[in-house]
Amino acid sequence: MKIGISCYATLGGSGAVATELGKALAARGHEVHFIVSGTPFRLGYLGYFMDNIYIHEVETTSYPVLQSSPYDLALSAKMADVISHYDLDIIHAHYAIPYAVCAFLAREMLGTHKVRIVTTLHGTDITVLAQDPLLRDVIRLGIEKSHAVTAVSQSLIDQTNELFEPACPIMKIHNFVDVKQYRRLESPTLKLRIAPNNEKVILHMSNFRAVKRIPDVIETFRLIHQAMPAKLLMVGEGPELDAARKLTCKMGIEDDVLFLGQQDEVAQLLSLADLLLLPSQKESFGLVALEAMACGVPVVGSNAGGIPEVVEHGKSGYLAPVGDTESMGAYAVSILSNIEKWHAFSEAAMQRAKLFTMEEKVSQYEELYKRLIHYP
Ligand code: GMT
Repeated sequence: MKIGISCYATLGGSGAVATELGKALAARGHEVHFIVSGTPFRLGYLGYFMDNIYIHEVETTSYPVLQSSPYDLALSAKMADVISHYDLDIIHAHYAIPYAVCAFLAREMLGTHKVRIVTTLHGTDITVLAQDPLLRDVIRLGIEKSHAVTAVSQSLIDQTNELFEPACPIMKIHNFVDVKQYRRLESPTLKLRIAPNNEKVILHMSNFRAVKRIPDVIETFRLIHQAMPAKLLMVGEGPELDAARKLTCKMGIEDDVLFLGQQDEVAQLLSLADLLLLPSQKESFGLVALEAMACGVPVVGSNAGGIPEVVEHGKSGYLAPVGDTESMGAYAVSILSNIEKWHAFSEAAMQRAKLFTMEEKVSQYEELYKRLIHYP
């Protein structure tokens, strides 16, 4: 098949999933065309050249009369160009806006073309953007004009159904992890540098947006720190970063919190951790939790959105209501202070991650594409 993929190329779970999907489809022999604003970050990990992966960068025009560069229109035009030039069978949009809407516009531009639009909902479009009534109708258009819509969790399907009552059922395809790449990679020297006195290593990784509840990460860590020697690794960047630094100083724990910024060697970094904290307000899936679990790291977090579909409370981690940092702190201490319990949770986390294998989920997408092509 000839498959176009359009996604956020910058850091984030949706870009990671879209890119890993594209790489896996190419490895199965399909022709894959990324239509993006820049090279997707996980494509850099390929380490070799594949002649069936194409990258089409969207260029925007600026002109004094235009108030801003019309990125979405440039993206639609680029999609139309790639669909027509390479005769694509499928265009897979990761997010309703702008990608599904742009795919629809591209198809309209072409008049008639066999290309089928598949849209994957990743969360923010439904849980955040759709709360704005103006954007809601644009998102509805993206959903209704797609030939198939998938979502990354049952929780997201439920929320989408509640908001949009779509005519066609939304298909659940959970996110996935490549367990060959994401496995426990012990780095004793590195661990000794980070935790020279054998402190417990706690990790949080996100885009530091308000929905991630960074103050809850820090408060939960403070409770752990009160109970045992511990270090917190904060990985990622975003709007809440500055306030987070200030909060650690205010709490007097700044010497034990390391802000590492954006990092690439995610599996190695996750493997350093004894625990992952994910206390989000909203989280359609929580890819970072799955990746951490594949590396044998138990998760303590909130029970928001799709997190309970990934982390089994009391087995591979513990989940508490959003904002209940007291319970999160107590749960974390209970795992970290009992080595047998930690090993049991770590093993359960790795086993759980094996239920979200890349092979199975990629096959589900592949089957969906085939169905759309053969039974349009
Ligand atoms: O977590 C974010 O804010 C980034 C966002 C994205 O666009 O990558 O993540 C969303 O998609 C991921 C991949 O499907 C999910 O694992 C995240 O849970 C989801 N984020 C939210 O729902 C807040």
